[in-house]
Amino acid sequence: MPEVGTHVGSGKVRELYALDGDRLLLVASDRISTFDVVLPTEIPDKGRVLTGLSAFWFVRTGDLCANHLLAVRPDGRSLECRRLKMLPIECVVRGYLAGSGWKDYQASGEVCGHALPEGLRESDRLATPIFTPATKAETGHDENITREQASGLIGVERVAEVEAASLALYRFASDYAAERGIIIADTKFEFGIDEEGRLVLADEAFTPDSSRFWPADSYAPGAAQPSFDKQFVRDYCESLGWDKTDPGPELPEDVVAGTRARYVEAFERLTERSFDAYLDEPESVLR
Ligand code: PZK
Repeated sequence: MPEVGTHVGSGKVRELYALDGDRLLLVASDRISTFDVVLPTEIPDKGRVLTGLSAFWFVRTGDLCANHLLAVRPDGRSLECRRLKMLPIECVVRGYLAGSGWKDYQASGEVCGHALPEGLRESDRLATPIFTPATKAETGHDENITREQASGLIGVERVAEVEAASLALYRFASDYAAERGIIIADTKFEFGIDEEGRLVLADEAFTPDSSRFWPADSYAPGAAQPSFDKQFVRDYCESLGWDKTDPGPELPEDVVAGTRARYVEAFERLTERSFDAYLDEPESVLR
């Protein structure tokens, strides 16, 4: 029996276990959330797709920033990670104007203290990606903060360091994904500090749960863009007139199958490997 350790935390769709004093196990379930509600129906292999993608990006960005990845488990859905002291902010990079960035821009013309030009439309590409930190809300929604507020939490020098790392990671991955037909509109990182005081990328990296993935071939600013992975689920939920409070609806099998296929498609386009090969040998994604 593989060691799973003692449970130390839960995300909406992931679990965290302590393996020993310096290692954690991050396990991705097949649960899916939409409109902030976890649905009663799972998407088979979703957790494996996200785990494989995250591991793929950790390996390919290791020269830009150190990360917490130690190993991928044979189940394909668990990552062994270095235990860090986590920084108390979410590090978001936005290359496009969507979500709370679009909301804040409409209200004030700014996002996290970045003054943006007038006349931008929803989903427009920004001339240059911006670092837009947020607080980590225990319950409810993360709140966007300015770099001054972030500095109050982690210090001016650490803000400069996480901003530079976040922008470098986003530029690399968004350029890579764009060449493969996927727009990474924005992404969220969590960083920690190791025993030597070095900055280390933690959590998940450039998965569709931590980022907005849009299909490049249908990109059309001026409105919200379809989600690469969750659009069938959203469209189905909208068709029901569900009020978006818990519990969410069960998903029919065609929506499950279509959604699973989109996750697998994202994996295969980005990694240039077959998902079946990943299932056979998850460690292959590290090479
Ligand atoms: C850590 N989270 C959030 C994510 C959950 C909870 N390498 C690390 N070292 C120390 N702590 C964390 C990590 C990471 N990653 C991450 N909370 C603590 C989280 C996923 C599932 F249940």
